[in-house]
Amino acid sequence: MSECEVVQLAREGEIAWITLNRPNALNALNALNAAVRARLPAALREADGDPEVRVIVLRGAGPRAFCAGADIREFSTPTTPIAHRGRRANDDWTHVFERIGKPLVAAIHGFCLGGGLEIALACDIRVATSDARLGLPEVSLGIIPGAGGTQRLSRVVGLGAALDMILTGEPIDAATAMRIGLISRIAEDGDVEALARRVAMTIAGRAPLAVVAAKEAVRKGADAGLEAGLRLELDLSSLLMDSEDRREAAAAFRDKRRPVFKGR
Ligand code: CO8
Repeated sequence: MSECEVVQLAREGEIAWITLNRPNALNALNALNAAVRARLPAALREADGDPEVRVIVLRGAGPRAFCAGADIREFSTPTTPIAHRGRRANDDWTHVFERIGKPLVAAIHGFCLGGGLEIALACDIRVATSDARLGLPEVSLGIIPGAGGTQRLSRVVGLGAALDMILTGEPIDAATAMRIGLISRIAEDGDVEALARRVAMTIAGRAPLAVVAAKEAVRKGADAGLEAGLRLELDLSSLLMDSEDRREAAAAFRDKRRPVFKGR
């Protein structure tokens, strides 16, 4: 993978690291650049399809930001509603995350704004440095969050906190994000990559089929209603009943050793 790619993918053992790499512009995303729009979904799919990878972590390059959102400098280029809709229909920025089976962790430092927060919201777990600033400032730019933010934020933090953030456009700090459930851990020592790695390694040490099934049950069930969600949970837990990993976990417990999972 080329060093100058705006979206980089690298594997470290069982973790795939996807890096938003445009630090001079706080990793702002060139929304109009087709190569960039295609690269993030492609990297996600590649990591999800790699049998060695158990967890995917997204991070931002440079010291100042996870991602400051879409590239505002491009906003002055006129576009028609039809051109915008057509362009968005042809890339799956907002949908691709829903099709990733493996756990996604967002390692957030510094600014995490607009499209940057929308990317983080599409992840399963968000961890951040204590100096992180998270927000959806779109209404101050004459637009609304359009990469999933109006839908995913309320699903994570509830309608009240989501509407406060979206209608005021004001960013919040990490302590507030923690309080409302937008992030689940803070890297008190400032090393969010180490924290994300610890979380990822913990997940990678669990039974792989169970992790993927648990993610599917929680995510799909959340939007399906309780009845359908409970049915999905029953189906997925039934599928795991005769897995090798389940037998291995029981044998390891009996033998007082760590289980060796094979994802079978
Ligand atoms: N777009 C383009 N360039 C940016 C962006 C951005 N979003 N954010 C920062 N930069 C650039 C600055 O222009 C500056 O570049 P240069 O040094 O060449 O002048 C460099 O990054 C450093 O930024 P600042 O000098 O502004 O640093 P400050 O510490 O003074 O301020 C802020 C940091 C507060 C983050 C400030 O840069 C800022 O407010 N940025 C804009 C944040 C924002 O409003 N983001 C939301 C954009 S809207 C959006 O994301 C809609 C999502 C659409 C879907 C996504 C599809 C891709």
